[in-house]
Amino acid sequence: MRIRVINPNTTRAMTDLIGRSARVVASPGVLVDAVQPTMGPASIESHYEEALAVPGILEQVALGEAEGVDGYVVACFGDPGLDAARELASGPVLGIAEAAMHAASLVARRFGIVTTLDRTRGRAHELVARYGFADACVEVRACEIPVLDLEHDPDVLARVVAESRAVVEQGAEAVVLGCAGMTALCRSVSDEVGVPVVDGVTAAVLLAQSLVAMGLRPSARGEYAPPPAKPMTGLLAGFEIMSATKHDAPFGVVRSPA
Ligand code: 2AL
Repeated sequence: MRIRVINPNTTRAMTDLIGRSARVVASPGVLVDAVQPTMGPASIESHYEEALAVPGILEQVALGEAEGVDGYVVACFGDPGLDAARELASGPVLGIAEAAMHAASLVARRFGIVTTLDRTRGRAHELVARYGFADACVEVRACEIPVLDLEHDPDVLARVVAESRAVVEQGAEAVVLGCAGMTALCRSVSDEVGVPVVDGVTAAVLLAQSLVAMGLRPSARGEYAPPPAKPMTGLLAGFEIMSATKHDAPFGVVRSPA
């Protein structure tokens, strides 16, 4: 089984970090393919960056379809392009926010989220509502460390622990880490705070693996049906849909940009 973990930003060190976490939990026989877009922002912490990350994510899904990938993880906590990726993919596509919130809800009635910058809290709240966890999520807090500083800032563990304790004081019984770049902190934060801490990268990899094993894939009926063939112009001409046959022809849904 082959699971493609897409780091939606273009920072190689972060792709490598995400790949390491994914490989630790993947079952024997599951090949984890950690990739990043060929274009797009170095990190994603604004709506603008999130929007511009999506074409590169879709390109990696289209390439994955050509290579016979069985399932995908979109490893950014804004879950960028998730619905669009499901329209292209013949296997399951999991977002890390979606996977982490579902996992947290299985071990705690109420959870809190600790994200990077304050400005990303709105997107996290939107996703909480979308996934149906508005009653379960007590608070979204920010540690105010930018994504690309997470690996190097000496204060990162202390700051994430402090915000995690704050959500626990608000009634959270588990903590969801709100960035793929926090993946390596999961065990340490849990040890310090004393509640289950969920890292979306590992949650999404294991869920994707499980869905593939169950033979579950995006429904070809209705909303996740392949997008219709249609002209696409300008910079996005390379993304023109050539045929709407995702489940019949594993490749050809999207041409990758020249
Ligand atoms: C993220 C993430 O997971 N990757 C990225 O570039 N930005 N999330 C966040 N809350 O800042």
